[in-house]
Amino acid sequence: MLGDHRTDKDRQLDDVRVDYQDTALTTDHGIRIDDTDNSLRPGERGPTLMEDFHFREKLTHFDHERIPERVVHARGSAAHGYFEPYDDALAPFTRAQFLTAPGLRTPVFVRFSTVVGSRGSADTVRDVRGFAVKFYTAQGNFDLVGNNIPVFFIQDGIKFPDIVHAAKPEPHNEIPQASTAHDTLWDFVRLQPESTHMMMWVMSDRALPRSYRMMQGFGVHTFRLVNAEGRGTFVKFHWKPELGVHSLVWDETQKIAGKDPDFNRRDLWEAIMTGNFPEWELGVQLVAEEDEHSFDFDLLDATKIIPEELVPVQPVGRLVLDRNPDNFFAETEQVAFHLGNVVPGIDFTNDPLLQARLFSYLDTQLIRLGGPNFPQIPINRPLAEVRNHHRDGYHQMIIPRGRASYHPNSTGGGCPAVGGPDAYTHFQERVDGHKIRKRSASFADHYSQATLFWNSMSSWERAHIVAAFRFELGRVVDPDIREGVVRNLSNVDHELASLVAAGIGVAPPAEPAVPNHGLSSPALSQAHAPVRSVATRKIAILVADGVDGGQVKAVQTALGSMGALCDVLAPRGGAVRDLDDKPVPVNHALITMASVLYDAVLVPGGQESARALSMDGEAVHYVAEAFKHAKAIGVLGEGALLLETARLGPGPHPGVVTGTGEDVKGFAEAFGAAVAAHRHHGRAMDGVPA
Ligand code: HDE
Repeated sequence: MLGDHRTDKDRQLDDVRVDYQDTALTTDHGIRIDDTDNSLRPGERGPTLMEDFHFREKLTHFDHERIPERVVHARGSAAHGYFEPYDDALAPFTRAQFLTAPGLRTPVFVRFSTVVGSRGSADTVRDVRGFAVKFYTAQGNFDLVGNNIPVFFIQDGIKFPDIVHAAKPEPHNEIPQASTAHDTLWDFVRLQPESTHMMMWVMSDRALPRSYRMMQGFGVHTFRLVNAEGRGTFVKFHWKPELGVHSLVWDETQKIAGKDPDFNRRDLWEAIMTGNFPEWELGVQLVAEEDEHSFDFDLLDATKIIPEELVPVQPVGRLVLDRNPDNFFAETEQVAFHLGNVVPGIDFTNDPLLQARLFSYLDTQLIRLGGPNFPQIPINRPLAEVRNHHRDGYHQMIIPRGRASYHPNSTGGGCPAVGGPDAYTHFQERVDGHKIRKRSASFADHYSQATLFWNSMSSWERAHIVAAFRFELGRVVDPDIREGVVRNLSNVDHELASLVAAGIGVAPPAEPAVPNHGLSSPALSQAHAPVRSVATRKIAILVADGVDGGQVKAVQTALGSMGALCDVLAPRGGAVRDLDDKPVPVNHALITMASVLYDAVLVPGGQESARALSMDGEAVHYVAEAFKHAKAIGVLGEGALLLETARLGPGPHPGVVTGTGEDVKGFAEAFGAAVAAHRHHGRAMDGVPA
């Protein structure tokens, strides 16, 4: 479905979009085919003939349909959209027009992903999420290949194969899929303390996003903006989602992985299809070159954040995703991101993780996309003109004319020519030193920011982190590895390590040499993420025969007008009859749509309906599970019977909204606010001490 705004990239892609309506079946060479169901054979029971060119071509093409999946970030979903800066506030800092020309809409293609799982793995596993943005700017493509967590596991890219091998399924039996809850990952973690800060984030709810639309994105590394005079400014990039930053809970994610492994993919697709275009605000943290050394960490160390309280995030512009791809393979699978795709006005720093990525992305595309001409694949093609002396290679799609394929030349009039006002010029930096394999001493502190993260968490976030460590380490077989991780965690916070130890059969660790510094950064807590609206939240309305149909309609209308998406669920599909014997259409039978697939549940009145639901194990489990997952629950009139049957304990419970049925509008407002608040963790049902 096309969005409101057709971009130049849309128009460029039109050249290769193909519609098949009212067309005839042909071979790859345009020959029309009279039969594609029976191979050519001598006699009806004879062998297939070599000369059946259609059969051979069809099978051969099929045999070669697969390309290697990405070695990491294999599972992904993508969408088209645009970016526009709010104003020219960055003009003093960068030459990049797409960041500084107010109102200029730059087409983008954004791919979200998990990291560890293979291409067919579930969406909701505990993992970092990729957030890769390709800007098709007039000055060439700029790729901001980030994650939803602002730091990384390692400081030097030479360690990337090690961390990825440790996190991936173990090599002898390829178990477990898309999970870090196994010995090799935690063995690496305990031996490589620089991963501690990142592991704190991965054990937090950040690794369980409710939706790609509700997660932050980070460029992670410190980059450089460069202005027309060649002056550099350090920059960290941030994406903040318009819908707030929200997560699922762990038990829920595991169930969704079975009930709907495409949960996040479906969510993004449906939101865009229904015109609920997701939006993020781009923000930057700027640090002057002369302030490079004024922090107690190194700006070049990707295991560190710049706390927002030290350097605020300045809003720069907005990103809107408004069109789903036409074809998953052609676009989402073939898109090739590369950190080295920068435009004039954006440059790198000497971050050793960043430097390694500059090599790896191009290298990986060569094998994955089958040769050096992958930039000509439509989704990768820039809008800016491409003219150079690169020639030949597999799948060359252009026909370069003329004799000159070298520089300098006179046979082609010296063209393509170098230089010009729009040419990329590298930031000039003096670098000298001995050739050594050594990290700077300024990279040595692996714990202060892990502690900062822990200190900044609310009590429920801490409880979730402890539970996550207990789950992951509980799956680790080797007791030495468990113990080693606990010892390491003690350097973050002694209480955290003791709580984890208590859950996994490890003795409490000794007090650390350096006690908790007591500092915090409130911006790190999801508890402080602003509550937005109920828009696009999914609400299940549970009904059975005898339901109060008037109430169902009224709440549907009231919540629908706030932008919520309501589904009516009943013990059977089709329709139920209401109090007045009128049909109430049912969207789904209860057994097909578990509570974990909704943000909230609502039980309307009608005595017969409430009684029937109370006798239905699926319905009782439905509300009990929604309650356990801290979701908003609404009951009207006799609907309260279902809550009583589920034995949720004496109320009032946060996020449980009851109404008599007389003021449905007032009820819908209160319930809508409870849904918008996302979760009500005050119920403390997960049994983990906070
Ligand atoms: Fe990647 N990473 N990465 N990475 N990465 C890839 O490129 C790599 C790192 C990220 O949707 C690969 O095309 C190295 C940090 C995303 O297509 C590969 C190092 C961050 C995606 C690669 C890192 C990322 C990738 C695999 C350490 C966050 C998916 C397939 C030096 C800032 C892009 C591919 C998409 C993909 C290498 C570390 C984000 C192998 C060597 C840090 C979002 O080239």
